[in-house]
Amino acid sequence: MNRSMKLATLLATASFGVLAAASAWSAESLQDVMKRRGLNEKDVLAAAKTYTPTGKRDEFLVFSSGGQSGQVLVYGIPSMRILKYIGVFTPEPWQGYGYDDESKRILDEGSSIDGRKVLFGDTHHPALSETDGDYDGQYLFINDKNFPRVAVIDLRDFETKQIVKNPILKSEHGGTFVSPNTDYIIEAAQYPAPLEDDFVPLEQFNEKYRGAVTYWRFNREKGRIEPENSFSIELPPYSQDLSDFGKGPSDGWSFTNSFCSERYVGGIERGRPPFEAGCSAKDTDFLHVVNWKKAEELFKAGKGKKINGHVVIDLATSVKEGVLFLIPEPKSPHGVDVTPDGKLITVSGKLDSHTTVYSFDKIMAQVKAGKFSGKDEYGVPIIDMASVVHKQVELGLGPLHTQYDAKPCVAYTSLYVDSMLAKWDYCEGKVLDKISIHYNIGHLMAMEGDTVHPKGKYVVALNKLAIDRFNPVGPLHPQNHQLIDASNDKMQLLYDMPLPLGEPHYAVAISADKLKPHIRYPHGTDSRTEEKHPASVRAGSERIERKPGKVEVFGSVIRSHITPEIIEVTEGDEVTVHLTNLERAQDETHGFAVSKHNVNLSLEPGKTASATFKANKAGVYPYYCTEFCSALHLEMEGYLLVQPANYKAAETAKAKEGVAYTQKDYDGRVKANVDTQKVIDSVVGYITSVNYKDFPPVVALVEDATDQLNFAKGAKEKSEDFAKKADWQNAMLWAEQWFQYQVKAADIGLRAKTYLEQHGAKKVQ
Ligand code: CUK
Ligand code: CUA
Repeated sequence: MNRSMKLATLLATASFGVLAAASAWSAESLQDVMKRRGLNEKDVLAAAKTYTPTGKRDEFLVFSSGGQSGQVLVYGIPSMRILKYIGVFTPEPWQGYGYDDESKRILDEGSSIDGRKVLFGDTHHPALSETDGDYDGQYLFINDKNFPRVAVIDLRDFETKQIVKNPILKSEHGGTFVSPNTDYIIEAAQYPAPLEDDFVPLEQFNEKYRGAVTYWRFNREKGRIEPENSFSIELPPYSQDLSDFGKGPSDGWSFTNSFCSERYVGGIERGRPPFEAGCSAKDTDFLHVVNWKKAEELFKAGKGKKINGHVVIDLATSVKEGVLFLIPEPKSPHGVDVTPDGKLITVSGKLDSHTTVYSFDKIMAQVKAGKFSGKDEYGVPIIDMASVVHKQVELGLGPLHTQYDAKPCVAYTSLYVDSMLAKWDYCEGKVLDKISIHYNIGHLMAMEGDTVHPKGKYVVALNKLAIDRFNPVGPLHPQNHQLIDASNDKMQLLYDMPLPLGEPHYAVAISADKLKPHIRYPHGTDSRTEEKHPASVRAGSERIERKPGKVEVFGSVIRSHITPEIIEVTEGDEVTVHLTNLERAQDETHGFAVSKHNVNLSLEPGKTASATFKANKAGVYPYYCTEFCSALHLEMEGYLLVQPANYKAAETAKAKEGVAYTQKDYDGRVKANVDTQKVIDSVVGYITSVNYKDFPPVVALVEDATDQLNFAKGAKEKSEDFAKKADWQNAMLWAEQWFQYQVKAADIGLRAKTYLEQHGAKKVQ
């Protein structure tokens, strides 16, 4: 069978495959399958609620913390299918994150501290950007508890664009949460420490150790945090915890919990009881209530002082200017969550069976009247708890976090100790339903459940333990995210999803239709700056530039070759390879790896990325594309030749080729190409005979196929020129390249044809 015949056979089987699959489907009934797999009706109902047929998409996308991995996970609801890991605080090889020069600039800077590299990230709370309190699908933020820092991810390409290190905190937890228009991103301290970097003995804990909340200014047009326009407020040395911004009537205020307001400093080895005893002795801790709009005014008026180059408003100023108030909250509190209407604030105490709902109106009444029950040791006014409580509701043991439902007054709260999730009415203060989860739920996530317009429908329990839920894989168990149907009065457990990454504390879910990511980058984009890459090239302008000790390659990749294919350098040279992916086709990513040099790029269509390395050892190093991008992917290869310093080319004569071609070879190749063209023409004929322009994915495929056919034309002309000169070697090789472009065009054409057939394309006249 010659090659064009193979293509014709492919064309025929492409439509036949659909029929074959349909007949296999009817062999077993639903009852048969239920019996075979031991499923009951409830299981099948749960399956029907989550199963997402092949080719169908999810209604919501989840951004989950990847815990110690320092990454963010993206998965769909209701299918629970994982779609992506986003490299944030740690290198991610597949995406080239932390390998290409462009992302290294972000990650190296963002993970360097005092001359050390921090190679993990204890990520906790992702936050989506908001407009008027609703998710807008533009940006994602996430914090690192261990090395206090915050990252910005652009949801046009799901890539990390910026990491800002907190200049005054030594650990943090209450971040990231955004103000209703994403003007600020909050990051609150966890374990108190001196705000300066000096050593201070623990004996001076009360005097010199401090907490703080940082308000990072976000510039939405630039898509970046502006450290110079950001500030912090100093807080007493209580262990600050989760935070939330007010909204609606409470806009302009923020709320931060604390535990260990006992200011206990532990010391088992000194014969003292451990932290856990000393930090939970009191019945209440403090909710910090912050007038951040006022704090912003003070910052702008220059009322702060600089610590490590960052402006901090000290406690005395906050007290004097009415920025900071405290309210007692029971007991070892954890989550603080403002209701969608911004009127109420829910706080759960881990060691209290109640969840407390505070009224923002009542808090403001006390503040305006100047009615305080006292002051703490740092002079911060304390508001009497009873005077501002709206309701206290007994939900169960170990309440932690609260999210809101689409129905007014309905909330969901996680119960860590009980391993349950409670659905309750925070207006009336009564429990509506409870469901067991497996096991020890930490955070929970309702769809857009921390916005002003929650979407209801589903809740996900982010469990701390999985114990026996999955096949055992050793003592370190997977994490367990459990999907719960929340669309009816009674909640129903639908699905257990194991996550093989660090502890994902929190996740946020957004309606999928709010996300509009790029299909491809504009030609030659540096994805990290989101600007035209100065080293990008167009087809034909690839080149190698040499300076003493330096070699710079301006290359390209496109199915199925890397330009250049030979890079010659001298031992000791510093080599930079910039590669631009010239593809316009969806999903045609190429990779680039060089033997033994830790060079690894991911080049999505339109992207330009660079790798700089030292060619420190003479030798022969193949390089190649790491993504199976086409039938001739394995041939997408080249050689880095590192010559010894004193090397002189001994053999200047033309290298002998493996095979010598004749006119007969050339004529045979051309005849096959002409036949192939007929097959392509028939596919093109089909596509243009139907309403393909009504199908945007097909329009993109047609554009791509047109590119390939134009390349084929170029190669054809070259082969004919050489044939005229009777240079059969070059004529034959260019005719072969002409055929390679035809194969790519045919492959794309087939994809388009199959799509049209499956999507009911109609004949046009
Ligand atoms: S946290 Cu609450 S259960 Cu938000 Cu870090 Cu883990
Ligand atoms: Cu490009 Cu494989």
